[in-house]
Amino acid sequence: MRKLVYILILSFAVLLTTGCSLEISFPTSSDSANISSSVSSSSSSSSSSTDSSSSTEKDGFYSDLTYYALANGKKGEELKSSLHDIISKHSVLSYSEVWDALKYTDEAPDDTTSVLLLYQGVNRKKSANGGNTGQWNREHVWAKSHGNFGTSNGPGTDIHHLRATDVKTNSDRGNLDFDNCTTFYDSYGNKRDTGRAFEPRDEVKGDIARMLFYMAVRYEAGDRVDLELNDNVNNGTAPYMGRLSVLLEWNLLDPVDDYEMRRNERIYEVQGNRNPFIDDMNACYYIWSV
Ligand SMILES: [Ca+2]
Ligand SMILES: [Ca+2]
Repeated sequence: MRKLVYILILSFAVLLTTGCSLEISFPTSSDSANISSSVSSSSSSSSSSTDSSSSTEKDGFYSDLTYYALANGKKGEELKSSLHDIISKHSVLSYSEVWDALKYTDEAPDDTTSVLLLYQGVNRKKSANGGNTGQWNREHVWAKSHGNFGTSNGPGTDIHHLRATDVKTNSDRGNLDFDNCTTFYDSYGNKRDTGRAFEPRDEVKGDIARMLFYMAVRYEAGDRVDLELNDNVNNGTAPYMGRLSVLLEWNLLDPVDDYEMRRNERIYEVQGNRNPFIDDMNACYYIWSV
């Protein structure tokens, strides 16, 4: 109950600072601006010069109103639907292409020959990819059994939620939903309540929440599978992931940092679409509540 009140207060504070309609403040770079013009040419005509001047720069990042023009000012299901239309325009990788993609998107900040492991936060050589103990492989943060989408082209190869992960940790997390847990899993701060839920280290709690927000919006009815968030754990093979109330809390506890933004930019280069919940940390509260 205390946690719920905490989230409500934080959410209210976010809404107060941002106003009552979505004011998207999306970072961009010269690279992404170029891609934006080619990926979303249909939306450029609806972007007004007035809107552009209202959020040219925020928090040190330049906004790209062209990419998100169709979503500006929307809330709830309307916003979710608009964002779905925007982020669904992208190229689809094969599962084998994901290896090379992750070597770029998950590259360690201090070593171009290594990837940064999601749950440990330590480097591992890019060349040490595979299925053996001590190697890294492709973790589906949205467990691929939740909706049974597997590793065929589509949600199973969408690098927005695929991460370089230690083989054993990937296996031990399995298909567990995410929630606060009581039992430490390792010395890196990850926790796991066996058979119930997994809690990542604090440094990636927000990253994981924002990847799951992306998946719920990217995959809707009419796509291969309609993925949705709920407030449960033990979702099994249903196309759901939880626990939503905890994810909304993690979003605030672990704000977007430079590495997560760089990853979003690199995915934009490789796959051609963005994670709106990294570009605007407040966007999730206009779609979901606890
Ligand atoms: Ca983080
Ligand atoms: Ca969905």
